Amino acid sequence: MTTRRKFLASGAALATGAAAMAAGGKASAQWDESYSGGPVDRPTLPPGLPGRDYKPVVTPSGGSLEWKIVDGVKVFHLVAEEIDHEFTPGLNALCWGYSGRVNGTTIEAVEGERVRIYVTNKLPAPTTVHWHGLYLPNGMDGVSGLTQKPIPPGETFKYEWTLRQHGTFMYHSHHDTMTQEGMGLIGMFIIHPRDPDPDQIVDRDFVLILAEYRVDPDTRRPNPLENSDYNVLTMNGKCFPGLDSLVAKTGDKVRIRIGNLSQMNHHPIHLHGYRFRVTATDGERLPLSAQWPETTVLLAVGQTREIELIADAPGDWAMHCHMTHHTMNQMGHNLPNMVGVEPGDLDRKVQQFLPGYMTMGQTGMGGMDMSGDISDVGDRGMDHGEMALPKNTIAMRKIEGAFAPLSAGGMFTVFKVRDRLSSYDDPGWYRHPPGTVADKASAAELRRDKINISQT
Ligand SMILES: [Cu+2]
Repeated sequence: MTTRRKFLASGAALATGAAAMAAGGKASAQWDESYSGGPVDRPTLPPGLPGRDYKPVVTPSGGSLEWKIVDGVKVFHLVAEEIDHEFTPGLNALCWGYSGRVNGTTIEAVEGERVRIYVTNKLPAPTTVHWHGLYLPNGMDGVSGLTQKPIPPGETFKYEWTLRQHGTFMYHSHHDTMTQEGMGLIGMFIIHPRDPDPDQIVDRDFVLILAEYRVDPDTRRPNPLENSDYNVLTMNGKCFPGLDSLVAKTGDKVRIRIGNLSQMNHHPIHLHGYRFRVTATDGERLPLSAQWPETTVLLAVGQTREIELIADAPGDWAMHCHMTHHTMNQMGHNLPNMVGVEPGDLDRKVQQFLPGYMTMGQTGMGGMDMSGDISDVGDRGMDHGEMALPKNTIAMRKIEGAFAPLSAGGMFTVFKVRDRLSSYDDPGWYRHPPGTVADKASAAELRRDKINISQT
C-alpha cells in the first residue's frame, strides 16, 4: 500500500529526475547513453583506413562504395539511377539502384569519423536517402517532406554527420518508399568499431541484404505495386544461382551481416550444417552472455542481424530463406494444384488459348526440366520435356548442381568451406570424401539391416 509519505517521496524523486533531465543530466544509471543515441558532443576522430583500422567486408556480387578523404572528412558520392539489372542469367529488369548496382552497393565506414555523402538523383522522380538505424542530426535523416526537401531529378544534395556508433545498418529511399524500394533503392551501411574487442575480429565478414520483387514474364520492370505475390526473391539483388557463393577456409571465423528491406516479408534465413551465434542486432553488439545459438535467424522487414560461426565443417552448405516459396525463381502462385493428377494433353489444349500456359508438374515442380524461350519454339508445340517459356522467364530453367539439376532458386546461396584455398574465389563444387555421400542402398545392405521394401 502506498503511503502518503512514500507517494510524496516518489513524487519528489520524479521531480528531481525531471529537473536532472532538463539540466541535461541522467535520470538513472540504467537509462544510459547506449539507449539514447550516445552523447552528441562525442569528438570526431580521423578517418579510419582499411587494413589499419578495419578489415573490409565482402558483399557477394556487390561491393563497397568508393570514398576519398578531404580535410579529414570521408567523402562518398552515391548516385541514384536506373540500371539494367541481371537478377540471374536469363532474368533482367530495368530497376533503380545506387552507383551501378541494385542492392549491392555497401557503404563502409568507421565509428567516430565524419562522413559527407553526396547524393545525385539521376532518376525521373524526386528521391531522398534515409540512413536506417543511424544516430544523426534530425535534418540528416532523409525523410522526404518531414526532415528535408526531396532531391529533384538532376540535382545533388549533401548529407554530413559524425558516426557515433558501430554495427550493421542500412540505407534506402524515403520518398515514395513503396515505389522506390520496390524498384531497388536499398543498400547496407556498415560501420566498423574504432577499437574492436578481440572477439569482434573475424577472417571473413559477409554482407547480405534481402529483398523481393515482382517481375512478370515478358515484362521489363519490377512492379512495385505488388503487395503479396513476389516472384523474384533476392540476396544482394541476385537470385540463385546468380549470387556469388560465400567462400571460407576451414577454421575461419566468419561473420554474416544480414539486413532485410523487402517490401512486405520477413525471412527466416537458415544455414545448413552449422549452428551460429546471433552476435548483434541493429541496436548494438551483444555481450557474449547475451548472444544466442540458432540455425535459423529471422529477419523482420527493417531489421539487421549479425551471425558468427567457426567454419569447421568443409562442404557446400545451403543457406536460404526457409519460406519454401522464397526459394523458387519467378513462380506463379495461382497455378492449380496438380500433385498426383495425370494432366494428359491439358497443356496443349489450354495453350491454344493461352500460349504461355504451363501445368504444374504432377509430382511437383522439382522434376520439370525445361528451358528455352517461347519465341524459339514457333509452331512446334510445347510437349512436357520441351516446354518453352515466355521471354525474360527463369521459373524452370535448369540449374546445374554437382549431382543433378538443383530445384532451388530465389533467396538461396551456398556457403563453401574448404580445407585448402589459394584464394577466396569460387572453388567450384565440393569433392566429397569417398563414402560420405547419400546414394542408392545396395541389396546386401537392405538384407543386412532387414529393410523390407516389398509392396504390400
Ligand atoms: Cu523468405
